[in-house]
Amino acid sequence: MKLAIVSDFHLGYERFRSDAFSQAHEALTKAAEQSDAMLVPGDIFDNRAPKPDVLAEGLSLFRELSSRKWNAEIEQVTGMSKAYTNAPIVVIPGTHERRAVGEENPISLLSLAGFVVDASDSVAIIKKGNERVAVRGIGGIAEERLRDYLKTAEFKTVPGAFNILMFHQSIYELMPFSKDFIHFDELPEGYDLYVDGHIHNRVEAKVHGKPFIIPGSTVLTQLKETEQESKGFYIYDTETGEARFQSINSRRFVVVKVSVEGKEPSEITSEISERVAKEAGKGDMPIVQVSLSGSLKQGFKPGDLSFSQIVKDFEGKAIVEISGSGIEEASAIAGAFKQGMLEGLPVKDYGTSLFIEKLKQAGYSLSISPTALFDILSGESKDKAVRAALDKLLQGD
Ligand SMILES: [Mn+2]
Repeated sequence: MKLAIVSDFHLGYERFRSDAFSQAHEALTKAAEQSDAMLVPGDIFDNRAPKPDVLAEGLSLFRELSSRKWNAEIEQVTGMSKAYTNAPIVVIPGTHERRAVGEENPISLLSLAGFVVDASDSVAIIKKGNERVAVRGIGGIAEERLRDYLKTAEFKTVPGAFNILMFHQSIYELMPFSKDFIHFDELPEGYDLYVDGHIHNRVEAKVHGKPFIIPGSTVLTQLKETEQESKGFYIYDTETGEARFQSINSRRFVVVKVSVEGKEPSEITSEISERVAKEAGKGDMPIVQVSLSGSLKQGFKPGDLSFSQIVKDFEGKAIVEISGSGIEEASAIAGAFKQGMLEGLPVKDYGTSLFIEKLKQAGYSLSISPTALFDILSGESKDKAVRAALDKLLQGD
């Protein structure tokens, strides 16, 4: 059976709303033409409660898709979900669509409308002639709950079928940022193919010796360096084991790195303009992200740089984003590395000392100690941290 694997459309994503819709449409249409059945591992919508017009985008895409003549059909669904269609379009909700247990999310609405089969906590069996593909879905859940879920839930493969585990989670080997992220070898064994969403660039790997595929998103949202490759989807052939990636016409995204080391603001702005012009001349309105690093020429500070004119100059030719966040701090840390200052010093201590140094320069004179302030600010979410810091400061005065 030929399976299309296409994911993370983020319909309703505000910044590139029409990209999200048109690129999803292209991916779904092309993928359907080349496959017997379709798998969508989450984040069809950008939001757990999409506005009616965004919901309508999703409904129209999947209405068109489910009314096609498919070579395969849904034979059976067991578990928490029910099948309201025979169309072999098997989906799960992602993190963006997750709601409390028992509440309807936009994916369950698509399922109720009879356009897709929601495989969360269920096994959907797709049949084509004598061939069967069984998809065990895990709807996107909080990363810290996944290990418990894997321990308590049932993972029985279907004998005689090609078994797939489909989920929407971070994987530690791909994103080593949190201990909550599971490792490849913690995934249940026994499946013939592992399909994951969530990560927006495409990945091919191996889990328990079997193929693992992330198709990546069909639209740019995170604007990470790894998202510069073209967007698209996979066609996986269960007979040959071949996984083929196919590109769609997605908006181009380029990261341009400019060093400001020892340069004056005027030199920097003309260098940026030159580099952006190279990308903007191709008529496809790319997103060009300029990332600056290094330390400025003596006597200049980041506040001396102004980029609004550059952004304006390229209006209609490129969407230009300029980040100067790498300017001073990056060079301070790089300098510290060079001098061996960070050797044996935990990064947090280094961060604290940098913070205290900056506060001193700014003439900080409040009663709460800089170290305590650092701990509060580096603690929880941004809003909570700021509130906690303000509370503490106002109390102290
Ligand atoms: Mn996503």
